[in-house]
Amino acid sequence: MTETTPPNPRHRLSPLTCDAPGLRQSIRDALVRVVGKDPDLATPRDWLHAVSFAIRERIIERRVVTRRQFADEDVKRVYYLSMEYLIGRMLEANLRNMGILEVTQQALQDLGVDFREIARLEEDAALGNGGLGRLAACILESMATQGYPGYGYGIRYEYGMFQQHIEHFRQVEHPDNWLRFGNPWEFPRPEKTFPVRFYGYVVEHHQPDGETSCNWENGEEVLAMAYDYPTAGYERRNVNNLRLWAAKATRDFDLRYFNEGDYIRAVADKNESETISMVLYPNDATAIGKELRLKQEYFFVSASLQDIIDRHLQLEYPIDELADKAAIQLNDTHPAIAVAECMRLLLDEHRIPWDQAWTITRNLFSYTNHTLMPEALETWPVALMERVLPRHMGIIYRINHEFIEEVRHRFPGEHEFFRRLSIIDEDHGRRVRMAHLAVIGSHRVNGVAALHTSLLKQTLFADFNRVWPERFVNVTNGVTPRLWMIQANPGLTELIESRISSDWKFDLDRLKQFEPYASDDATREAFRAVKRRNKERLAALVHKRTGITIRSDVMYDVQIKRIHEYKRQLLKLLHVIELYQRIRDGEDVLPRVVLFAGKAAPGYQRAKDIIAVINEVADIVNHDPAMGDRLKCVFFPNYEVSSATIIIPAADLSEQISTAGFEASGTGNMKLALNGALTIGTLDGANIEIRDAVGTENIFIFGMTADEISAHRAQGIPPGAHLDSHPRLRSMVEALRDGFFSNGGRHLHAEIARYLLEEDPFFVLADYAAYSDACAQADRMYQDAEAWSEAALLNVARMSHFSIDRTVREYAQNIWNVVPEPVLPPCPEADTN
Ligand code: GPU
Repeated sequence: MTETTPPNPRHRLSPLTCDAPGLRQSIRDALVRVVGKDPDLATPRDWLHAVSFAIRERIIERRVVTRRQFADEDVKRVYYLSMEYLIGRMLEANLRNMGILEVTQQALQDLGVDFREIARLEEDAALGNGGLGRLAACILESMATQGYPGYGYGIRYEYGMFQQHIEHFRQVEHPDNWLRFGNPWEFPRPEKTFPVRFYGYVVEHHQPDGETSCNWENGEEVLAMAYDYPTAGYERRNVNNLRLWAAKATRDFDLRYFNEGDYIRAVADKNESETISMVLYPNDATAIGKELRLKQEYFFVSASLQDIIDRHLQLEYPIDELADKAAIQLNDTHPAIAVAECMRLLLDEHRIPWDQAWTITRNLFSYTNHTLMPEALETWPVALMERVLPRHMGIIYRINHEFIEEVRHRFPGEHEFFRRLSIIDEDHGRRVRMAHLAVIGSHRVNGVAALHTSLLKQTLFADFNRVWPERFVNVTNGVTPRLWMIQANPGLTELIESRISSDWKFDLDRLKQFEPYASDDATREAFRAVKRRNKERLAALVHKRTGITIRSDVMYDVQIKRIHEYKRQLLKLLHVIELYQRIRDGEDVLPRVVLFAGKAAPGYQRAKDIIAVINEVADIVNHDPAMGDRLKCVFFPNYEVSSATIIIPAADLSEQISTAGFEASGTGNMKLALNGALTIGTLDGANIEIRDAVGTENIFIFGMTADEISAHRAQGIPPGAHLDSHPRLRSMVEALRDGFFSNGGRHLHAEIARYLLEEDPFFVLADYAAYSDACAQADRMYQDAEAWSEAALLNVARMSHFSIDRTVREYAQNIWNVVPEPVLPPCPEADTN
């Protein structure tokens, strides 16, 4: 795992010291020379920037060395293409992974600066919506940690995920101007630009050899300019690169100032071309369908592929060996246009014949699917695609033609089958199905949990599974223990460390050694003390953000994720209403804090209404003296990576209650269990694998299975019928309907009640009785502190399967065919000469 000295002098670090005095000097120097502040006048943010600039020098040096190592060693590279990276704050993560967190804290302390105080001033890099974007960030970190030559590609959005404020109980979106104070972690590469074309037309040239070649001419060009974000591996010297593209106007715009004489107009046009990378679309698991979104997708894909091919050629590899030297992963269909763009570059720019180009392309790409939900499946109107990307439309037609010919040969006469397989959907006004393009253009397609992959093969891709069964594989998601355990939960990390050797930090399989301590009284007690401190930390933050005071000696029951009907925040809210009514009825109820957090897509009215209803119910509950501190309901605003690291370690009960068959995997479920929360959940996504790992006695599973949901749907039972056998549920829904909890928004509550009674597309009422029983079961177990702690510790010890490192190794072995490079120790001091 480690060699003590770098084998090659080209891979040595320069003598930038990483001891406390050296760092102190660097930080002071950066404050004066880079930030430009007199230490006497420096604000906490100035210090944040100073320390970040001091570390920036050290991280980029390691990046330079890592790049050299890869270049010298003839490696196969992995390229991860994703529209989203939900990274969070970078300072602490970089310091920890570089192995210099403590020494930097010491250096700051010597300067009279409190690390915690300045670290929380850093804005989250929230260039993603939810699970899909966070997965991309975890995968990059793991590739760096394990020594894979991995590169991330994406968009440098000027505005990331909106900031959620709660005003009069409702979500209000504020723009996320995360670059406002500058960003010390990015390296702008103004020389690294690629032109990206839109619109125009295709001109065919007939070559003397009888072939036709195509030229895509005219149209508009924008430049994609690279910004690099070094990503450090944990306790390794390796630093990989995330390259994000920003749109810049081309020089043509400068010329237009002169030619058109309309200077103001020309500058306005220039601005418009730069809007491509302006803002992240805040939609989770829904296709967007806007021209600007298509342009964003093509913009970053084209720049990334040009860059990938450039690097390949610069390393002096022949173009026809592209797929031997690179693997490209498509994170959902958002970058699926890459299949057509790769063909275009190989055909038109590199003059490779079609068949050879197609073989390369297919071997190069693989595609991860993250949902089965029809509204998330991207399709573009043929007319739009023809206008924006005329050359690609032509290429897609030919890919489709050759594919259909191939299946026609293998499955003669099955016309309906061909129609269903076609990239072009002819039934909804001619649309390009991006998932079909991705499947046809990839050598592997994966789902993100066992159930999800099996449903993919049975439903969405059943036809393709008939054509190419070997193409579909499962790679269950994972999470990085560096952020989600070591950083988020120092107390638990220390407890584990005091019991077992620390190699679990590199290899989560070793966490199994912690298992016997679940039955050790002292360990259980220490675990409860850690939880308690984590709850106090969260309670302080809740108070600061909401003004609500919560106890730290009660069960913390959390549902933290995007707000979506299928995730069923309403199911949890009904349970809050049940507890409320029971306490009012004088019943003895286990005290608890119920905490919700999550954003709703700004255009998703139902989700926004759910937030409002949660807040209004919470307001009544929290102010009713009859509750006597036994029930508090909190909607924690602006859920983001940095708040997740505070909420997750404090949780006792993890709500994973989606309608079975709808949550592809979930990753919050893994983070919470790793931090010793017990899951209450349906047999959906990765919950099934979590149950298999932790044992059925250490998880609360309830509700209909995916198959039972399908059968239930077929029966067509009116949702309101579920009230007949459940008088309590009736009184709860009626309280909602009658506006008992409403604060002016009576209509809203009545509408939510009506929706449940008449529509309930995600079977909240049908699953309620089972859910309520499971909650009661959890409550009973919680009252036995020893039993609960044992189960919680077993959850922690049995989470090794859900390390992102295992996930990445499966991608590497089964999909990318790459091996990790040897990794060097972090080398706190410069290599000796
Ligand atoms: N997911 Br599609 C997103 O976060 N955003 C999306 O646009 C789509 C899927 C999620 C899935 O909902 C979740 O179940 C999964 O764990 C996650 O992707 C990562 O695979």
